[in-house]
Amino acid sequence: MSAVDGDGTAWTAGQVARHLRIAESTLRSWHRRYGVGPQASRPGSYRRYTPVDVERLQRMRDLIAAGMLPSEAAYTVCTPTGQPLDEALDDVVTAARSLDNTRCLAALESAFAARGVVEVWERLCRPALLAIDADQRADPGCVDREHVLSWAIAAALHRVDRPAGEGSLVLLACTEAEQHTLPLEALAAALAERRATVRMLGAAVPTATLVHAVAAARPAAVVLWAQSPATARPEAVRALGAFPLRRITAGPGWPRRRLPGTERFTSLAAAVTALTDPGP
Ligand code: B12
Repeated sequence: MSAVDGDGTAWTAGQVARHLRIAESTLRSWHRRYGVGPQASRPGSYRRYTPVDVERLQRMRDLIAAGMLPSEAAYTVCTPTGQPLDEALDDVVTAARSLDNTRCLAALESAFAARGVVEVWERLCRPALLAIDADQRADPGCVDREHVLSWAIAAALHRVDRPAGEGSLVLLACTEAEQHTLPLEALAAALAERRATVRMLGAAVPTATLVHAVAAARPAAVVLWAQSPATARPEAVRALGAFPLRRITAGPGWPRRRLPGTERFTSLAAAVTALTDPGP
């Protein structure tokens, strides 16, 4: 079924609901609450969905399935989209392969501005990093591409609009010896985008330095990133035990079983939700 029927009219809510495999009542509630749906009802075409409406609803459904709140997903799909992300992905990977920082940064910066951090991290940054990682595994010399891409992603994330923060502080740090900062950079930008108050300590933070920063800044939550088991530092988590805060481990380096008294984040969307949810 195409998004527009053979006679040129757009779809009814029932047709869209069946196509997207969601309840018609959900579709109507998204329209009522968030304004995502048919924009103008022409006489005789009450609540008809155009192909653009259907594409937007499909993205909204996918973002919610990936862990976004419906309100955030609605906000994301209603903001101007700019260059399609699959095209931007091609651009970014090609630019990284030619060691072209400037082009890489320009494509990433406009994607973040148009789509927000969570969607661009998931659909552009992660696939680009994995593509360049594959190049590097095939030819270790290609690690230069990884450096170019990493620099551009970090620079673009630093340029994401950061309105003044509200509420309690979240502190982000990589464990001692950990140089993989990008997922935490993405988390910092995504939280800031949502007006959370966030501070980033960056790469390779010695445990004593972390404890000093926590004593000085008194955050409500600390997120510690470890990319590999070699850099996971359970002792850093234990060293924060004396402070009244949420201790959160994130990254594939931590053991599967949660350390006592800690939380564990496994995706950017889940981390953003857990740190910004106002609770009951
Ligand atoms: C970019 C990169 C670098 C950059 C980092 C730049 C920076 N500022 O971050 C540089 C070039 C510095 C680098 C250095 C090294 N790297 Co490196 N690097 C990578 C690469 C390509 C991407 C890392 C990344 O950001 N991943 C995030 C996303 C892209 O990964 P993902 O699998 O989709 O994400 C998973 C989770 O992280 C989670 N997730 C994703 N995003 C988020 C966000 C949040 C907030 C949360 C909670 C979860 C979450 O969901 C996914 C499912 O589990 C990876 C390849 C890879 N597959 O990750 C190698 C990789 C991590 N590096 C690796 C290695 C070996 C190194 C070096 C030791 C190389 C060397 N010999 O010097 C050094 C280590 C330095 C150190 N001591 O830390 C190995 C690690 C192997 C291991 N498990 O031990 C990898 C896996 C490459 C490989 N194929 O072997 N690296």
